[in-house]
Amino acid sequence: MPAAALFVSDLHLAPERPAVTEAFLEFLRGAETPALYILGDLFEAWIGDDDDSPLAQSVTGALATASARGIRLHFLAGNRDFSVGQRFARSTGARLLGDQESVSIAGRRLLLLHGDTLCTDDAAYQRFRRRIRNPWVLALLRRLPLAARRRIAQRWREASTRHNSNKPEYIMDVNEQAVAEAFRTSQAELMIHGHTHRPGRHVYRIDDRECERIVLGDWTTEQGWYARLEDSGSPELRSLAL
Ligand SMILES: [Mn+2]
Repeated sequence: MPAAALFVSDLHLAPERPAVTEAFLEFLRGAETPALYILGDLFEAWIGDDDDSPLAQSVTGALATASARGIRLHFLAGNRDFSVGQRFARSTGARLLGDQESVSIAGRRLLLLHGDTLCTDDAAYQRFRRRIRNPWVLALLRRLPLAARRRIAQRWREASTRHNSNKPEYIMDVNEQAVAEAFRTSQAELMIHGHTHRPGRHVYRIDDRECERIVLGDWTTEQGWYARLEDSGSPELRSLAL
């Protein structure tokens, strides 16, 4: 059964985990939907749209094929692949979304985000985020030679493995006030995000409105996660075995 839209995040694709990339390509080939939303951290690290590594090429190629099949792709950057830019968008056919995107699908009002902006208790991370996503810093990073950016990304991945930073206990959970505020400002009834690696569904009552927050899970070599929004407007969170 085709879904009105599919949502994924936190695949953390990296050359060290080819099985996860293969599972994602398989997921793309089998996807029956007019719209796929990638909500950040598709890549463990994205060094720039000029990356010609085998991983970058196979994933952009598969996304372009999905676009050509009629799936509208939407990409919202995470904290690891925030340097995805217009060249990536052009070559894959994906539309780049802002940090917080309000959309209406199947009669539901949705708020889509990566999730890191809701983790307001992590002051150190929020400071880092402001610094690294400053347009000047980004422009400077983009000007570094490809080889230099590769070395930076390699160090980043090594540090991430050392600290096990993909494990949920190392990522702070969302701040509930920030969640309520996001529901109020956007007037959304359904929020979908990832980042925390704590897949689940949470129901809230906000100013007499019933709201739901769906958290996507991260993809490991054992399982992947995605959400479906049916044509009826009802959402589902599903896992798939790798
Ligand atoms: Mn993240």
